[in-house]
Amino acid sequence: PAIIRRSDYRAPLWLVPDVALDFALDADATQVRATLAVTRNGDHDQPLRLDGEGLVPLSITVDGIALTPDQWSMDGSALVIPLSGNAHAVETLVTIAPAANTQLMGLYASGGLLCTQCEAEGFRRITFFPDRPDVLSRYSVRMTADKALYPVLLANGDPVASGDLEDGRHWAQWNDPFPKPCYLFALVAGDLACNADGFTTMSGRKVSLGIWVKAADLPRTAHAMKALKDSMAWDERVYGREYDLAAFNIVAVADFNFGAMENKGLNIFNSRYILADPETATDMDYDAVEGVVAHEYFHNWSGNRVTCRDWFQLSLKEGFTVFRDQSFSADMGSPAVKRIDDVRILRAAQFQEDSGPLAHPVRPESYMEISNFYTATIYNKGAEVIRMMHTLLGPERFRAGSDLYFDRHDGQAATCEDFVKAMEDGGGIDLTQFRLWYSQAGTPRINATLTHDAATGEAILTLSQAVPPTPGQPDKKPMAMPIRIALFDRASARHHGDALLHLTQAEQSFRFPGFSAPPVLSINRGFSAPVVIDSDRSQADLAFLSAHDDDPFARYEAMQQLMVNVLVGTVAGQAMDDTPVIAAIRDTIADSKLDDAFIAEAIRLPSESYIGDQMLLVDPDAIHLARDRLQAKIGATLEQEWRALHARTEANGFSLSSAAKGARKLRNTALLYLSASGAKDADAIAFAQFDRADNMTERQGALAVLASGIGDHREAALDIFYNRYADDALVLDKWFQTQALAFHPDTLAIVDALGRHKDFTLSNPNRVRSLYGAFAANQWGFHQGDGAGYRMVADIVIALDSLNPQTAARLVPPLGRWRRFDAVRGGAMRAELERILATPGLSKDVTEQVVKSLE
Ligand code: B3K
Ligand code: ZN
Repeated sequence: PAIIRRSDYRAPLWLVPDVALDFALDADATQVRATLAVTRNGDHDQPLRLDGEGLVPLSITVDGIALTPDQWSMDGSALVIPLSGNAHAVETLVTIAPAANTQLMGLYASGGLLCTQCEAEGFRRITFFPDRPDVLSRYSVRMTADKALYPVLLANGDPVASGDLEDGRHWAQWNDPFPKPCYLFALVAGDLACNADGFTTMSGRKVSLGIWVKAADLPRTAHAMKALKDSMAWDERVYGREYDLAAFNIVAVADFNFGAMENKGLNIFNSRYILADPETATDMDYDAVEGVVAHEYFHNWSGNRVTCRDWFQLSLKEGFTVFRDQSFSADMGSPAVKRIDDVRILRAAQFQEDSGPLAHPVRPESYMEISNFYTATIYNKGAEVIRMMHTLLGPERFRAGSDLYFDRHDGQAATCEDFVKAMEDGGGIDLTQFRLWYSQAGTPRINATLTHDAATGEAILTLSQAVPPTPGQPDKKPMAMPIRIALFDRASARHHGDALLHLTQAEQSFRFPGFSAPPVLSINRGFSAPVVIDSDRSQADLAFLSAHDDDPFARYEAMQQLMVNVLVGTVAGQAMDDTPVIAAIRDTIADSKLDDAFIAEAIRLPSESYIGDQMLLVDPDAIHLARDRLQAKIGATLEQEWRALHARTEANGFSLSSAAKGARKLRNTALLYLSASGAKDADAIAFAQFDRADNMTERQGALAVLASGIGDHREAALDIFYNRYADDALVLDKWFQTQALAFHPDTLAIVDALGRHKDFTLSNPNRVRSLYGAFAANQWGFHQGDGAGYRMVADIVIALDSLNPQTAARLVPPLGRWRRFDAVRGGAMRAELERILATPGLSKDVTEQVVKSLE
């Protein structure tokens, strides 16, 4: 496949200020008539070139006159029309088949609905158009459809008119006054019920809000509606951004390639990020609904009003919008726990990506298939880059920068450089060196050494940095980053305030006067920079920080590092002293100043894959064994504490307050350790929690514990759960996922059997991710010594590729990590990649991921 390069960017040759679309909707054959007002952009004599994918032009007219076959041509799948003047009206007619669209890109059918997904390049599967984000058009959309099958007709913008037709059909017209790129186009037709509400903006305009779902799901939309209104108010308060249309609609669909989509005025969501009630959604699900609703809403400014010039700038909207949704969720709940969660995700997904064959900069230089670049690097590292600017500038100057950015670029397709420039000009800062965060891939490693000069009473912190080589980037320059630190006096367990260090050189020393004795270093507080810190802090220092650090992230981090050191040492065959870990956990759960949610985060053992990430060669079996043993020891040593905690956190009635959510989190953690303790009654306690729970958080927490065990209640609990929720796709996903993630010796065989279960289907991306996506993330299960896990995932990649290449491609990266495993495993992983690559007719999506993984 062809490689698209950032350096090849050229402004569009033709613009389309206005477009009128007319859809005669039908699941099997939808007619699309598109009328494009096109204007020549600049002085050139190039023909009009309209992207298309799988489209056949049934008729083409220019200024109302039908073209003869010699007046147009196809170049591959694109339609080419030579035009004489500088402005013309070009009309095309095509027929598409939504029900046959298994890729879920363009116009497709999902559970009786017709809906669209256009980002990044799906619009070209609907009609011929210059499918690039820097062509902005005003849209007017007319739809006709069978009224019985599709009583509700929605599109972007505001509803203009509607009416009935003969033959049981009806029509509706929607206009969107804001020029937008075609990736933000959307329509939905179907039998939907509406949770209708309203919001009055800061300037007093009334906006009607609608969340559209299947009628039976209506009771599960209240949380999403609250999240939407909270987001609208937050964006006014924190960024001064007001909503701009009279209507804002959200539709939930069951079949969706990712989380949700920010189409102008008509967001379309994977139903898992809309629907929530206590019986079916965990607290994590509730938080995810809130975060994704906010994310898509925030795109109205960071993405829609100001969009991307080209897809290399994707992080301009995604990194910024993730930062915005993270800040919103922090404000809505606990900032400390939110930061810990976000960093855990960053490390699990982005650090792994950044250290492997698919590493790429936040602003990539090239791609084969843009769908492969909706990555943790673009999203989560991109958000960290924005966060660092926020840290460097402080909230007021950051706001001045963002105001300038929105002001300057409203209605435009902008670049990452435009954003940085606005921050410089509005915030008054020089970000010259900082820009490397956009162009250099790889996670910087910072080595921190603290020494003490007794003669001068100075503590001297030396930081050195190195950015590892990544594909195409063997040599790196030193980066600029804010490192927040504090130095603790051992005796008083206090410090003299944070210092924000500006690290800019390969090696730099910072001197701090006023220490008669060597202090304890708390570093990268709040995770101020997205880097790995290597420090020579002792287990005693880490234990000190895990008891006294007043920065919640740093306190959590000290505790994790304490555990990682023991685990990595054990895997390496050293005899490690685990008493500091157990003591730290005991003290943490006894600390009455800490809230339950934080305690639960802090005492949780690092995941097997995070432990693996600390090692050059990952030994999945040794890691599993070491972690399992430590967990058992913590369980047994503190058995009475776990019993007490489990009893203490039992709720009397359900609530969604932070305290209640924190208590449930801690309750599940206590159950996990109690079960690990080997106590005879642990299985029964877990089953009782499973059985009696009045909410999904506790029920699934207990199910996860039971599913990892070999106790008597395992099968029973899984059966009960299945029978209770067999009709609820989102909960059934949990049933598949819990088994795929379990620490059970037979996970491979269990997943294999689940792949043949009557409720398993390749046509629903949520189901595929729940089973195989989860399994590939289960380090111990996936990396079975004989490579059977690799074969199973490769089989799915091959089978799924012909149906849904985007979702198939997302299963490839776990196989690409072969360099990090022993020769037998690595060889088996490579063999599966080669086998995938040898499949005839392989998609661009999967080809790119596999080729890069093998390089
Ligand atoms: N912008 C969409 C993602 C589209 C993914 C296309 N492969 C959702 C989001 O980030 O908000
Ligand atoms: Zn986004």
